[in-house]
Amino acid sequence: MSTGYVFHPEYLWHDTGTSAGLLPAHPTAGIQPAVHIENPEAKRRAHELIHASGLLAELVVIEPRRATVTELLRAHTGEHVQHIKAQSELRGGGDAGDGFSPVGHGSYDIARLAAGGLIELVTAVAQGDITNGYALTRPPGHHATADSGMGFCLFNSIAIAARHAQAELGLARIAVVDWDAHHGNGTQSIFYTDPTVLTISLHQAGCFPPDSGWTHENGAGDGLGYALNVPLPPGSGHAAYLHAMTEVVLPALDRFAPDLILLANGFDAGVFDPMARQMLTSASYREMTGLLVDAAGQLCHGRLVAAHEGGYSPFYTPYCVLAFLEELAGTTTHVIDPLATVVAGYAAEPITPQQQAVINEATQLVAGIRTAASPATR
Ligand code: 3YP
Ligand code: ZN
Repeated sequence: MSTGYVFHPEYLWHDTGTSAGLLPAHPTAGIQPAVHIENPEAKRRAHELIHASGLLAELVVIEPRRATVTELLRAHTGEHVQHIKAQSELRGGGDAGDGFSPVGHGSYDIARLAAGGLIELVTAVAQGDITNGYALTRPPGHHATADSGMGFCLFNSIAIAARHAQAELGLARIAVVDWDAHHGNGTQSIFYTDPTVLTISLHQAGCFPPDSGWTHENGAGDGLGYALNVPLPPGSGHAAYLHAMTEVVLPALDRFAPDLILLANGFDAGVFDPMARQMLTSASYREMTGLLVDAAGQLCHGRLVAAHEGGYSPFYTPYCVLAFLEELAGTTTHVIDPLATVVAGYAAEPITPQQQAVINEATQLVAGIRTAASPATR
């Protein structure tokens, strides 16, 4: 049993510019240059905590490579790939499609290194070199659709890795769990009519994209039933997320019987995150991860591969990442979340009727997943 880890210093060179939080700086319109919220800091500190805690020494370090154009084209249109390449060649960079997704000079290659890192992890898991793994990548991917970047995302690394696993590694049924605070709309849209890829997104209702990720978005055509959403109200925390995991995610995975579980691993549902209003703590991430590790153990030889998505608190995200990765690797370090006592009160709320109602709606939809042949007979 071993855990793979992908990181590369180039991930920190993805340049989101002098944007003011979300918006490109525009001094004459009154938008003063500052830092973009998706800057390297939270991820750099997470990586360095993984190192400083001693956890890195227990992981199998896997070198990323750049995803090839052929690999990108499994999830994206040629026009989109060309657009990112062209924007990336501009000296000052550009945007991936929606005005919220800066493409720095050279970011085409960095985004390919992010997707390729996930491909390498999935490959190592499929070959049995490692049991599970985590790619601490930038830029993120889960909003990117087949033909556009969106919400800080250029290429959809999870979708690219899922298609690679199916095309090259003999893994037929892939489940994508997305617990980023925002809806995994890009991944959902790419697989919306595909019953071989189950997408499940837990997120803050209506946060981003606005008006996306409702329970009635349930897949279409052959894929009907294979997109699940749990749009939790703002303010949801430990109790609601754990409940959603045990009432929706785990039963859905059970019915689907995946060969591989991919995790869109956003930490922006954390209690100190500026980009959403959810209240998870490092203990929540540890517990949620434990549930997924157990499910992967029961359903698919432990095959669980996570890609980093959001998570924007430089001072808190790293402790959530560490808790996640310790649990993934089945170990602990000497580093105890130093904010645990501060957040203990925040996270102690019981589940509310509004949260329960959304979870109940999603629970009803689990029956729409047709159960695959049991793992033993496949
Ligand atoms: C993108 C533009 C406004 C909200 C923002 C969300 C980015 C994110 O963390 N997505 O998972
Ligand atoms: Zn997010």
